[in-house]
Amino acid sequence: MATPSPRTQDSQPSIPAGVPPVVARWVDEVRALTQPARVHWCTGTSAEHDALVAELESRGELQRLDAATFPNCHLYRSDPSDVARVEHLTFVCTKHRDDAGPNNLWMAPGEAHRKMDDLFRGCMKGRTLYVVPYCMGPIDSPYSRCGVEITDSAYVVVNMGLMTRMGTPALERIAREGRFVKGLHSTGELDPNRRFIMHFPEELSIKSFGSGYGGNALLGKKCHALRIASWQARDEGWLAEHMLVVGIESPRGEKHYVAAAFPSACGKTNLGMLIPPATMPGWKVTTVGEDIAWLHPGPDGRLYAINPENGYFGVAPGTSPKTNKNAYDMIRHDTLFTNVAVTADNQPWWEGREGTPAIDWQGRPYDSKNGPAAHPNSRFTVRAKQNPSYAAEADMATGVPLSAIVFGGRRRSLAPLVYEARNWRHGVLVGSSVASETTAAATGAVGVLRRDPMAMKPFAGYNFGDYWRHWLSFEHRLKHPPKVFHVNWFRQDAAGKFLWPGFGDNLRVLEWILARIDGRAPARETPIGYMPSPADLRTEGLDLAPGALEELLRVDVAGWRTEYGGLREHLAEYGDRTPKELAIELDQGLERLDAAG
Ligand code: GTP
Ligand code: SPV
Ligand code: MN
Repeated sequence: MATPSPRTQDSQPSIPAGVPPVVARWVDEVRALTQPARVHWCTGTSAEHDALVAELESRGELQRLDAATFPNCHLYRSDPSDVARVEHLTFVCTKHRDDAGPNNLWMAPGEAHRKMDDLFRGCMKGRTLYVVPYCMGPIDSPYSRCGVEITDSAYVVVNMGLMTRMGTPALERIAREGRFVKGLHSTGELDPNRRFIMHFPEELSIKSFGSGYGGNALLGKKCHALRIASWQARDEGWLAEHMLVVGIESPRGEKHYVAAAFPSACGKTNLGMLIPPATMPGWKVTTVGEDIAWLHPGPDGRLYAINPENGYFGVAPGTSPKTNKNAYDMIRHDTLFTNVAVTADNQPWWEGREGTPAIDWQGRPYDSKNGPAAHPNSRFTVRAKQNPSYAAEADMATGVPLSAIVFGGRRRSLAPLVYEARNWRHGVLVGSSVASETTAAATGAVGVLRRDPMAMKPFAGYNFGDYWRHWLSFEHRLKHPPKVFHVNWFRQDAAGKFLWPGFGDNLRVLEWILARIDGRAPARETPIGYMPSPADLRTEGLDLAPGALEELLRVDVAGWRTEYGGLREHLAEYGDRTPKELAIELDQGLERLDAAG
């Protein structure tokens, strides 16, 4: 097909050559509804990227950062009311309410469409409508899926260009396949009272209005690659998950791929880019993905993962040469920062970084009375290939075979440093039991413990009961299922200090996990699963408080009994949809706890 050239059309455009008719028709409908001044078909070239950045700069929406220390980097300040995902305004609109489940807010599709179309009517007057074709996953992978986002935000286009395989190749794939996810987005007036993120999984479509931020507006990410994709995955026999994927090679040359699901701002990017501690020379860690994984049974009976994304939208605070030197180096050039502070010499700044903030994330002179200098959910957007530990396998059409799946949460108490599920079925219970303290990634209170099964509470596009059933079905779909583990890097002592150093030292835990996979590591059987004894973890060079490791590896039997009671209530909220197998697993766990005293 002919390659459409970059072009911006006036309000009565002809569609560029080569655009599939299904896309052209939909763009026409949206143009009639939203009445933009111009239509811009994105091709994904670097010239297009540079032109959009220049335009945003000239309008004062992007600020160029110090060119000597942060070449080609920019700062974007979003509206102070628009700095995180809005779970309370995010809906799954299925014909039957039960299909969305108690885990989602629900609205009838007809009502949701009416509500959204009223908001979209005329909303792009005087603005440019951008058509953004994208491919989630390697462009030649059978596991990849395409979408088109229509947006009136050039900032969104720039982000989508960094985060996805965006432009002409994606449009060509859509022309071949004829199927794509339709995402319609407008920043509207950024009025929190006129802000909704609606998903129509049965129609493979998304409508998002009133926010320009991250997961609300970059529709390829949480809206498509998790909410819509999880629905498709259930129908088609695969899984769309909130997981990093990492390749780990031991000094002996054994290599394993591990996927890990942690809730938002609970350490996926950091584990995905881990740098081995000095006491573990010869270990190599490479990043396949750091936020989302699509998992498919492969021809050999193993579970294969692709990273549908092509860039990272990572948490800035806490990123330093000590915690994550890979990330620190990665974002020194060609990076878009959102809601960070700046220093007097115009470098980006966030809590945990060296230097002193001069201007806070809202553009005011920094004053500690106003809270942190950088917003706690300030982020960087960067191409994945800038990651020094980027795995070449991330571009492989087949994906990588998983040896382990790790679940985790941010819990100051109870959940030990690591434990291993007894088998796949028990592993599904362990995943469904994930609970974590809320973070700044979503609006609302921070630090409140909540249930977040498989780290998918905000992202599963259908009823959790059905979702757990689907997870259980992989016992039969896979001849060699990955082993399942649970970790917690966030245990605290009475003074609120972390008991475990985390970051690079998490490889010590992964070493035990890998040795379990290879059948080499000792473990003790506990009521919650298999665990290492303190002596089973490499502690050379670790600076732990006396008794900390024992505490990190202790099973608090009474605490777990209460925990399982809460889990039973949680599973019961999904009524008949909750698979019986989970209740049976839970009962067996309680029996083991009773036997332990
Ligand atoms: P999303 O992009 O929101 O999905 O987050 P994420 O899961 O990728 O979290 P990320 O790796 O960005 O970490 C979030 C915050 O937790 C950052 O401030 C990190 O510095 C901090 N963090 C990450 N790993 C660890 C760890 O092992 N220990 C401790 N104490 N903090 C960590
Ligand atoms: C998350 O909140 O889990 C993120 C950031 O990864 S956002 O893209 O805003 O969803
Ligand atoms: Mn995430």
